[in-house]
Amino acid sequence: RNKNIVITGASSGIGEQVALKVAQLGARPILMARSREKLKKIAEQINQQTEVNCLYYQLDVSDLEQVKAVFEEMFQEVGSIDILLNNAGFGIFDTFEEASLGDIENMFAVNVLGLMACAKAVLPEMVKKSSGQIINVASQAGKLATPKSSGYAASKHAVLGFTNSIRMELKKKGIIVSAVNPGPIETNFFDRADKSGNYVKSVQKFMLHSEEVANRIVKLMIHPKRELNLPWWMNLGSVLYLL
Ligand code: NJP
Repeated sequence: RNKNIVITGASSGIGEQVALKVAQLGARPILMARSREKLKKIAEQINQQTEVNCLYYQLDVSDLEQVKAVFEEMFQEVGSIDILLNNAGFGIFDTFEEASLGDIENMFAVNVLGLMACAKAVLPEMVKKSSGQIINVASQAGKLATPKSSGYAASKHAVLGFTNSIRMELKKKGIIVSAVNPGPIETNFFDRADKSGNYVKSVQKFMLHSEEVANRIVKLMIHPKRELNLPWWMNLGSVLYLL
């Protein structure tokens, strides 16, 4: 309640659902993503259905200068934030032989450097007041790699390495750092990740809905812990299918 929560990747999927849930609980979601029209619609829906004044900012997290400028503008408008949900990200599933280095570079630019840039942008204010929470969305692919996801898995391993390192640095400064490791969830993610549709077909019956995942992330905001794994057994199924 009465918290300011920045959500990157808020224009669809997990980010959108978390925004709707926190607003229902009386916290203000501050939405960020590239699709301005989608953000506008979600903010309008929240402002009509709840008491909170939802704000949104167009942002491509892979543009590091833009991240700095947009967070500065956001801080000028809202003053202080309580939580950063670092959720923007994407994957492209291919064998490493078929994968393009350009796609892998883009995944690192968004999933890793973009996420680090957003964390860096909120730190001065959180350190100053000795409180705050940073939640980085990684993946089960960041814990146990699967075939056909070398670039994506590597980028999410990087997210977990980053998260584990800054957790230790920031604990003594009063800032809580957590990771979320989802397995397959029914979102737009797979439109890009799995163009053949074969992966989705094989795991569809195990897929989580973004609403369930959002509920668990909101719980994590209220009762922080180091990692949220959703669901823990999913990765095994993926490995068996893809081998
Ligand atoms: O996917 P989707 P999810 N700058 O596609 C935004 C991880 N995950 O909710 O910019 C800023 O519905 C994009 O917005 P837009 C996954 O790796 C998922 O499932 O307008 N924003 C959209 O709002 C990711 O980290 C699964 O196109 C950028 C959002 O990101 C997180 O969960 C499994 C951006 C993506 O929403 C949310 O993904 C897993 C940029 N450059 C991990 N590029 C899963 N779904 O199965 C993208 O292990 N966005």
